Amino acid sequence: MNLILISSLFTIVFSGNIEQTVLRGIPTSLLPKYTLAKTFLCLDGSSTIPFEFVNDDYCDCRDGSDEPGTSACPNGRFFCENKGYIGTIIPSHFVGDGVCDCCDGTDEYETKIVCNNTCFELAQKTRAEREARRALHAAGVAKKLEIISKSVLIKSDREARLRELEEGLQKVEDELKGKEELKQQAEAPENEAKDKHQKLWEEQRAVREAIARDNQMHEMFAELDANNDSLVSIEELQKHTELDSDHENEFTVEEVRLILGADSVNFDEFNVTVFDQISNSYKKLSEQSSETPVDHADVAATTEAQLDQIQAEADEETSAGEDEYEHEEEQHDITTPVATSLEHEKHIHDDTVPEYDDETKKLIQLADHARNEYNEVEGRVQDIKRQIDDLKRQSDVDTGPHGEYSAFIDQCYDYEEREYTYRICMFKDAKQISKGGGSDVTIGYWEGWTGPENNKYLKMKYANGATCWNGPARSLTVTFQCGTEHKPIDVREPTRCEYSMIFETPSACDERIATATMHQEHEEF
Ligand code: MAN
Repeated sequence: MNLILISSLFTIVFSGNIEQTVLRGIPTSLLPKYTLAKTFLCLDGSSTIPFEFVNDDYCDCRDGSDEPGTSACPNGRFFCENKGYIGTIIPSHFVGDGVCDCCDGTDEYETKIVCNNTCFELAQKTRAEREARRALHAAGVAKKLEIISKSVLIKSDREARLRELEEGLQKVEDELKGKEELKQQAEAPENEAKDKHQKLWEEQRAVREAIARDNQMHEMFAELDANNDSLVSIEELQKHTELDSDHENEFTVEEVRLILGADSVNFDEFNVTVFDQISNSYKKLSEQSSETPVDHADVAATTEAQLDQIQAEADEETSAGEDEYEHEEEQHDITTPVATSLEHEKHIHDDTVPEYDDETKKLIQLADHARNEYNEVEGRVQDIKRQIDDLKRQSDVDTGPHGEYSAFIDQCYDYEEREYTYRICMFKDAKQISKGGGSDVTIGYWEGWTGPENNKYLKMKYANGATCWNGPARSLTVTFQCGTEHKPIDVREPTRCEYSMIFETPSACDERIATATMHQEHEEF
């Protein structure tokens, strides 16, 4: 009833200039408020005015609602009908300002400005843009549907593979347990044999060192005891000026006596109190001058009895494994006659552990084999675990309600900018790579989807990147828009260390836009 009344009023109004002026600039939806009556109630309800005050170029209502078609009210709003296009509302002070604001030119009805009606062209342009957008979304949606159907397959494949791997893992872990037992069984005798070998070696070395020390001492004593009275006297030792600790002055009798602890020492006293004091600095006289060298055969004869004694002691200590010991003795020539000091030195410092005996070698070989088998199976266990972790990580990623974003899994994309390459590895991290060299800067680690409540998958965020000097930790927000390929199309840093990326992808294309018909769009015009 009301609508009929409005439409008939509208017809009346448009039949004459006065009426046309009265209802100018009023949006269709508000026309019922402007019924041709005696009075007009300002739209904010603040006052009632005679109807002839509407559009009389004088502002009466506080909200400017009495002057929609003139520029009288600073806060008035003028409705451009824009037939064939979209009706728009402009501030009413644009009316009659000499600038064409409405595509139908109605805002300049009372000026001399000629406004061409551009509504048709605008409608055509907008329609073309909408059609291009629709076509883009349609192409994108086709790709998105492919991604979704692939994602369903990938998901079920992944689940099947996960089950398979988990079952396999159980079996391989059982196998590993078996291999571990075998390894332990093989390593126990191996370690025992190696320990035995090591112990023998250390004992032999200790014996060798003792013999060497003894030889050296006998040799030294024999050389010092120049008159062969089985004593080393002050005069005999005094010849060895290299033993003088202050070097500068004479090697005095007092200094020598201090070393000997007496006027002379026999071999036992020499052994207990003198040898260790002088052995490091002592030099044979023959090495210092061209005196007759010491007769080593004599030295050997003198010390032979003592060596036998040391050897006997060592034999006692190594009662276990005597066979091997004898074998080693042969190998290392421990019982050979006294060698020169130089040779003894060589023996003392010869720290190379001798080769293992055949039995130990065999045990090592068996243990190596058991270890290799264990390591091989352990490698397989680790490999399966890694695969399981990867698959679980992939299934945990939120790829959208239908898996639209599943094509992003484990994918990285680059955006080249003048100074940097920005690399985003989806659901993982984002980097800023300087083209001038230097190390990459992480600008964020995957945090989650951060679009608005009604469109959560519109944006994603990467946070907690490298901290800026005196600033925040870097972060990146990615905004998705429909495109036929997956690619970043823009990266900016609108606020220091806060980056934003626009990323095109079919996954962001919208079925509703893709299927909007031209008819629906007409209705919007
Ligand atoms: C580097 C880059 C820039 C950032 C500054 C902050 O130069 O990571 O993007 O703004 O550091 O100091």
